[in-house]
Amino acid sequence: PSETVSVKNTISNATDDATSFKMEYGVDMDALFDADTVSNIVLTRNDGQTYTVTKEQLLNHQVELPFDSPTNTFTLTYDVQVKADASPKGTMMKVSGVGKVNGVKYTSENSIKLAIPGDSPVITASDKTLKKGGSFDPMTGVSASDTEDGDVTGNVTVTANDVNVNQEGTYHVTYSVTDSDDNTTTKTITVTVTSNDAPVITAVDKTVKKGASFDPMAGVSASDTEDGNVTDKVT
Ligand SMILES: [Ca+2]
Ligand SMILES: [Ca+2]
Repeated sequence: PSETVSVKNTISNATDDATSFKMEYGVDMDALFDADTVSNIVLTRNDGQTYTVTKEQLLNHQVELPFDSPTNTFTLTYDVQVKADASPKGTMMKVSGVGKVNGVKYTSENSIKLAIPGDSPVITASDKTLKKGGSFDPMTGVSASDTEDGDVTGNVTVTANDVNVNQEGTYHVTYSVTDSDDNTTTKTITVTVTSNDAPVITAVDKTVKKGASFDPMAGVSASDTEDGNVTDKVT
């Protein structure tokens, strides 16, 4: 299938020291482009002046660029469709800008890469909960795969990570991965840091009459912030 690409060219006073002159300008493009489809032509000088350019002027090298200051530059943009048989995808295609001042030729070249339509990679990463004071490696258990590229885990980067393992709270880690089609996927997980308190034993001093029986566990209990009642764990 054909696609439309945008071409952007910056044209400067590359061949003439004069402060006032006209450059004849036009474009030559790879046969893989369909020149008939050139559209949305915009020519702007860096001082804000805009100029009307037709497709015919552009393709026939009849655009006149009025340089009236040594610092003038022109920005030319236009859209052009790629021919349906312009394959394979990923092909680099060239567009040359050709200018002429006083017979001296000036050329510039743009290379355009045909986009490869493909799937975006998928990041596998799940929310995590850890106890305060524990260690946290954001890459543990994280992987990424892509339909075209296979395993792209090695390309995963951490773009944000505010986890503080020494303070209870809710944090976020953001991952990003880009495949060979230039498709980028990001994923954010939530990391919860929970409390990690020591259990508390409740037991009071006792006085027992001589000869009476004594059960050291009587009246003793233990509780824990995270585990609740842990009396049965008291020894
Ligand atoms: Ca892909
Ligand atoms: Ca605890």
